[in-house]
Amino acid sequence: MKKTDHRTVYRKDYRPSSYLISTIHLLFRLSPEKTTVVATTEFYRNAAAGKCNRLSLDGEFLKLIDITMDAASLDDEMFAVSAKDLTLYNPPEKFTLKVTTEINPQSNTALSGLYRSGGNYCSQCEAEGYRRITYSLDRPDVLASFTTRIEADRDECPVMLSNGNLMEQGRLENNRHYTSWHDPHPKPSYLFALVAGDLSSIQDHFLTQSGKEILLQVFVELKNIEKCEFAMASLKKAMRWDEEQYGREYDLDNYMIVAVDDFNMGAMENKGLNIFNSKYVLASPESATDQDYTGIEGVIAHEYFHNWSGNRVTCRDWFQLSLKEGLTVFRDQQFSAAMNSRAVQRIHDVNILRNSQFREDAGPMAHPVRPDSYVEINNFYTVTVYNKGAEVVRMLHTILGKKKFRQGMDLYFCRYDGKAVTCDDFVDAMAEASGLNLEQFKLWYSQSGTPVLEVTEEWNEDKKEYSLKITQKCDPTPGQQDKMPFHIPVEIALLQSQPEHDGGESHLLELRDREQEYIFPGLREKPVLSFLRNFTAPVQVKIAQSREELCFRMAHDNDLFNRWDAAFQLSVQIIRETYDILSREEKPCVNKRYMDAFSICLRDYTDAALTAQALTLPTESYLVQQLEVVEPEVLHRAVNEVKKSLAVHLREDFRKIYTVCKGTGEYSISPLAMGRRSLKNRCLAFLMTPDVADQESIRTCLEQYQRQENMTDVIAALSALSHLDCSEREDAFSDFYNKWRDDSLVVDKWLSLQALSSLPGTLKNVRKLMNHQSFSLENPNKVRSLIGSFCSLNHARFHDHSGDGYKFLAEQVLQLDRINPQIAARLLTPLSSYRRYTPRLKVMMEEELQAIISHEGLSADVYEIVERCLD
Ligand code: B3K
Ligand code: ZN
Repeated sequence: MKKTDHRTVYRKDYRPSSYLISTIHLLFRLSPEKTTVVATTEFYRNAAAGKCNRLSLDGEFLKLIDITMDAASLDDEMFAVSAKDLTLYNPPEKFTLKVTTEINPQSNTALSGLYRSGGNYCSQCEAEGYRRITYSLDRPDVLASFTTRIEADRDECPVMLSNGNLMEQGRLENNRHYTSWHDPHPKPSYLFALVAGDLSSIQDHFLTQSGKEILLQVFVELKNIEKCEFAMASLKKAMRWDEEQYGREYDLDNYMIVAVDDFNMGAMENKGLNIFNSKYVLASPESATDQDYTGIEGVIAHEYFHNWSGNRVTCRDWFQLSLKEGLTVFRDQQFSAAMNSRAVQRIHDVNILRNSQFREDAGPMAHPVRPDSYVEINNFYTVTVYNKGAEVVRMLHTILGKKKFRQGMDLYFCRYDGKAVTCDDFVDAMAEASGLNLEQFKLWYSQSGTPVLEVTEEWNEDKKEYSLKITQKCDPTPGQQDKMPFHIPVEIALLQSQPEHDGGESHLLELRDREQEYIFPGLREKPVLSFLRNFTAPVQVKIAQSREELCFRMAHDNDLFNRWDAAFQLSVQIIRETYDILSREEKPCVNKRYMDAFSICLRDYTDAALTAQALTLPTESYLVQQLEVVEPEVLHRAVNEVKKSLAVHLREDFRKIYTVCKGTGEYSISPLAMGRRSLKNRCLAFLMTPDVADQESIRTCLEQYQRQENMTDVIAALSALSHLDCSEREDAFSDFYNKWRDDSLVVDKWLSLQALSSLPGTLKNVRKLMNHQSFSLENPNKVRSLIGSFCSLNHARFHDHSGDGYKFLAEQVLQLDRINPQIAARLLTPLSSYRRYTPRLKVMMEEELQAIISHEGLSADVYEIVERCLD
């Protein structure tokens, strides 16, 4: 492998900064290609750190224009500038540094630092974007109070925003004007934000629990002004919820949200000035799906909750990222569960974990929730740090119980307010508040990999005694050969044949050893085990539950998550069986009992949302993890066989429920109405299964498309059509584009549905769409919708035996790496599990990875991922 100059950063090397900063005054003179930044920073020596005769300030892609220290210019031997930093030699104990730099927002396609989106200026500083604006100590444990003055052309930038309160504004010469902002809360540089441009806003107010009135504003382009109400309503709900559930009140006089079209992720929690990907702000019934609405509600809440879990209490270093992200995801999951359906939310959380996080944990990118090293920190904004991190907090909640957990949170917020701390600090606060010993629990932060629980049951008919033996194992992961046993909370119940009348109450087991046994005497009959209720721990479970038991739990488990999980497990079993049959080149025949269980489940549609979930088959990316050697083509056929059997066998049921759910009145986005739509559209998807869809189903689908009642139904119809090779499909897609060509977020859906089509010509079409006028490699949403959807979510087509999918991905990664390395690196995920695939495919994937890494001038982002994959 080639040597590169990409440096690895280790957690063990953390040292406090030798200098700290009290205040930063920034002056921006905005101009698209030549923005001047004057930063006046007050530095002082950190008494807690060792003496040091040089101070290195982070800075990249900056043109240094001028530098003075305490108003005097610096001699050449007093400082040095490199591509990554500016070093000051023998700086005094305390000094004011004034640095003038020039940057080019217009050419910033990496979307990190200050850049332009849709003609407006916006910033993204987490994790290390601030150093692309000016020289500074760009690390989360250096907190400063910021004052920001922005100057720009009045026509180009009527609106100019930064963190905190507006202190001053006024006119300047040459049709320019300025605003000046002060944020009274000291914050790390990653929370700095600037927005300027031609924006319109809606506003509202929120009265906090202590009676303070907060001004709330959502800024968007004028053409989108009608699409902000839902985001505003979500913000108010989140603010109320955080007060009620955590006693957390907002701490500035205003809260601003800005939507931009070009954004590397979902949103950013900058203090008092959140910047959002417009996907998570804009919504109207005509243009947004139910999924969009829940996404907006969840992300708005997530960023708001960061104000306490992230901003008031922040991370000491980037290895502690889960301190804020895991905790905040847990909080947004709790919020969404309270706003919608608890069980459906939990299923959603667990699906992300099983489909993506377990796969990450089983591959070359596996890392602990608190990583030990990185080359590019942006590669560690992962499902492990975020979603497994949230599960770790959830386990604490389960172990401590609601009341003690809240006491622990109160202690944490109070003790660390205004500080930059570690994951250990968080757990210690929980331990102190609860009086529990959580030392073993901390292994969840340091050990990577998904533990596997093997469960064996025994029933003693004479003694009427039931026993449970549980062993835990965790496979080796990169750099971690042997693991210590985890502290795992497992909620179980022993269901009796009439669970409504007896049995069914939960017990919490706390596993701490490699092997543990539990005995339950005095039962009337052999129970059916409901294990890991509500998914109390991020583990895989191996348990030999019979088809009868799974069917019984599908109908009767009184833990709704587990009721769904029984259906999920049963589907996994059946698809696996079909896969094995097809691998032997025999004729598949789907189990009748399975289909009957589904039919029973379908007829009990009182909780439509939950029924819809139970009717959703496991994804191919999840199933891949269950197989020793993956033949994607066979896997795809196996899933299709099962789908087809259900479609044919239950056709009349699907038709009936479709009709029942359809006729339920006015459009609304209540959880109930969304649930009905999801069940209806699940039925439609089954009715439209390729090879078995009949004319009547196609007619139903086309009618639903043509009615254009709401985007959820339109997309469901279009998605169902996308897999059929017929002229109606072509017509619908071109009709859809013509209607929505001016709405970029809707065009994203159009791109993504085409990329997800299971038709054989999909890659060809994707390549064609890359040249479409609506596509752009510079817009992350477009890249994710087209390239990301195809490579990550269209398993069968991406893994086509020709290897063309792999070639396509490698080409795109290399092209994108020159434009936006963060986005390029993210695209690589589907190649990272290449070792699981059948040798022929594995070799082709490996070749593409080799081709990428042998390229000159790769970014640290792409280099790190490919190198880990090939290691
Ligand atoms: N904290 C940001 C993510 C920043 C990603 C930098 N590569 C959004 C969030 O988690 O809320
Ligand atoms: Zn976050």
